[in-house]
Amino acid sequence: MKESVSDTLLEMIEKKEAKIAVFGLGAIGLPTAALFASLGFQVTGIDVNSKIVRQINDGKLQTREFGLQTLVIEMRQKGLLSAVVKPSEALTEADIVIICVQTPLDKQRNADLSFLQKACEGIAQVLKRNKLVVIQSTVPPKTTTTLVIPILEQESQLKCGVDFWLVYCPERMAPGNGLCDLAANPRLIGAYDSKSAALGSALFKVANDGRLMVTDILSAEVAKLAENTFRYVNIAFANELALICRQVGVDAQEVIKLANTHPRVKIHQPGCGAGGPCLSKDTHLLLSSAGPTTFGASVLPAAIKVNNFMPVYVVKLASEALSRIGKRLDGSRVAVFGTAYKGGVNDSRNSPSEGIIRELSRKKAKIVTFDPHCAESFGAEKAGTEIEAVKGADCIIIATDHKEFYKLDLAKMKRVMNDNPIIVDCKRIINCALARSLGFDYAAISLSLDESKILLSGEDIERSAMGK
Ligand code: SAJ
Repeated sequence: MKESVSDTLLEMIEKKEAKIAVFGLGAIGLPTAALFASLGFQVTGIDVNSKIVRQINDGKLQTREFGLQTLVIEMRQKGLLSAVVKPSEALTEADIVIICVQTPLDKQRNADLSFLQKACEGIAQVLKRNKLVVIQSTVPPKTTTTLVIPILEQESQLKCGVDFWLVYCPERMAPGNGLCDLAANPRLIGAYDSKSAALGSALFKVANDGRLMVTDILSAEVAKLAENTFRYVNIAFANELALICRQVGVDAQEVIKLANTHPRVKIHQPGCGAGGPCLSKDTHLLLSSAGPTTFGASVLPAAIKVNNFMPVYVVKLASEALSRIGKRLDGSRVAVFGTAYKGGVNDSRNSPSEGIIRELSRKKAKIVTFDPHCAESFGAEKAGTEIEAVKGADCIIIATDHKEFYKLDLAKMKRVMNDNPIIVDCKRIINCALARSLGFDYAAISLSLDESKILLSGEDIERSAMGK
């Protein structure tokens, strides 16, 4: 019986003879391109940013992704990976096109799908029969069937499921760990039809040791948003729990540690908010994907409110500590440690530090920022070292859990700060007892108001009970 075109493509995937084009070489696209090249596929990356394309081709990539720079150089040397700005040639030759373009929110907080639209238009112009289109970008529900497929079909005069196949496979990559996550995490294969499912599964089976869950496109689109919304709401719960514990008089970190010993409980960590390019955006996309929920109430707006309140709460803690020494934020010098949205990244998108700095400047504080990873200062003065940042400062707010902040020399910093220095620790990075023994007024979101209990955590009590 004559092989169907999809059987040919399936064989080419299984033999790694299929040529792959990856559209978008950012945090998702470049690890994706490098990983498939490392498996033996011929991969061409496409990006409108000629600087990134040049860095990749010249082996001078600037990246924090673990192992990526080495792998890109190696794949370039093996001739398995190249990058271009103009998509047409790469797309014409490719058997598989993987779309990894950004889908940020616009000023009206709607998904900006212009990058996705442009990518689809570019692909459609050269789309031929017997190709697989893979979408890895996070999209609002129904985008694949109401925007992507119509563009691909209209511009190419081809039919999805007949002439080409399509799957929606959202990423689950933590920044910095992209290659490992791509190769190990379970993946959703949202398939247009059974042939698309077979082709998409074959492709990711080659690349991924994790489980592949085949489903329909819409379920995969909503599941991706649900995953990140779950984390966002869980972070909001952790933040509200911290505020409750503070009032009740217990250490929230201790409570969370205890509660998480339940085999089916996983409470996240309190902090100064939920930043980054994904969690708040995906929560918003999920919330706006349906009309008002039938019963009128909704957890999601409340979670957004809690997480957005946290930067204000952090500044309130600083203000309370300053008032304990007869000072006000107005005129006090506050050093904000960390402008990246989380530890170990240089990305400041939706960073809670921006909210903290905005609130501090509203209260007329003098602000200086210090971040060893991120150049952003949100308009505030920027220090090059922690000592420079705290010179003449009244208060330090530790907003980001960079690993460097676990090793701050508090004694040295205290010597250059004003009398009665304050630390507001958003992520419980600093040892409370040590800070206080050095003369700092130490405050933290998850610290109880009844601080006498704080110094004796569960472990301290156990240790003291055993006379250690
Ligand atoms: N945060 C808390 N408490 C927690 C965990 C996080 O306050 O217990 C805060 C962080 O400080 C940060 C924010 O939440 O401000 C988000 O951090 P995150 O690690 O939860 O998530 P992201 O934004 O780094 O999610 C990334 C996304 N992928 C990329 O940006 C490439 C997302 O799509 C992935 O699903 C996610 O990693 C992942 O899979 O880990």
